[in-house]
Amino acid sequence: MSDAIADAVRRGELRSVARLITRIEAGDPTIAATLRDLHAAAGNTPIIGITGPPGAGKSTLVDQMLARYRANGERVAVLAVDPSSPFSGGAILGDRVRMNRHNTDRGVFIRSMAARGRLGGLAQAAADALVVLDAMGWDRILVETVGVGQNEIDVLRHADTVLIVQTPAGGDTVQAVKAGILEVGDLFVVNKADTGSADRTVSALREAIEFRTHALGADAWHPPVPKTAATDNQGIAELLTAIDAHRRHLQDHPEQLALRRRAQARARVTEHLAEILRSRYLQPTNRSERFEAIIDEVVARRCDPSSAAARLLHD
Ligand SMILES: Nc1nc2c(ncn2[C@@H]2O[C@H](COP(=O)(O)OP(=O)(O)O)[C@@H](O)[C@H]2O)c(=O)[nH]1
Ligand SMILES: [Mg+2]
Repeated sequence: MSDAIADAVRRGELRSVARLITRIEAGDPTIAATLRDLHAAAGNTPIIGITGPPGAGKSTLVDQMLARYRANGERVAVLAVDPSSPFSGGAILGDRVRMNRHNTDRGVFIRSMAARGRLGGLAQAAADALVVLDAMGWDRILVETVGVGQNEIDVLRHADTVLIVQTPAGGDTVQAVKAGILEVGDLFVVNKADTGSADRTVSALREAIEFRTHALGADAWHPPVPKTAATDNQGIAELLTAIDAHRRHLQDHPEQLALRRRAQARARVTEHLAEILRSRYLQPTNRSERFEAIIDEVVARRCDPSSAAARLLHD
């Protein structure tokens, strides 16, 4: 028997979708069957991830991309993920206002998610929300995340094409390389090209990318570095062309797409394993006498932490 909420989601009932995502954020365990059904129906929607430092212009870019996709008749869902804030405030609220012009459009769905204390973290909640949107059959999904930390990289793992947005304002390039973001980027967008030395940033990024990709095989994707001025609606068509080129590259190299999908699945299962273990041992309400007894031994140095973990797992 199929799940009633999953059916409503697949029919495109937006209120059911909104309520389901709220339950995902809260870590509601009773939606497991719904998520199971939706997972079976998902996997066919191109997911474009967009990240970069706060203020780089991600939301402005998303807004312009939305406008173009809509002009082409595509139906698009947007998920804005803010790991820094426990509430949907600040930046995300600003994003909602900025994307207001799409508010009454039935071909657009915009939803923000914030860290609400779910055990497995926001990355996992976002991954579940992406499955929900994916199963609805949008033509594209855009997922915007703030910043360049590990949480964001975990979210981006679920995108097929990852855009890293940078600005000409110096320092950022080096920062991005440091954060390991270079490894996950498929396109490096230099936004705010209207504000000055964008070409220098483009060259610096190209150099860093070549350093990374030159050792890879002839079939490797070489990330392009498009320039945009989102507020002036400049360079957006070229950006969309580059995104489509990446999609075609993956279609032409199914082994690369398969590797990506496998890495996504591996990450998700690993996250769930970690969540099961965390809820078994780490939630105050779940701390068993057995767990505390072993902790006592570690504190007293009769058992080391690694052996303690192994004993707990094999209980
Ligand atoms: N000059 C200029 N300003 C921009 C451009 N893109 C965005 N902005 C401005 O930069 C600020 C931050 O933009 P926003 O889209 O909220 O950045 P986000 O934090 O990365 O989502 C806003 O005031 C935008 O109007 C651009 O291409 N050129
Ligand atoms: Mg934003």
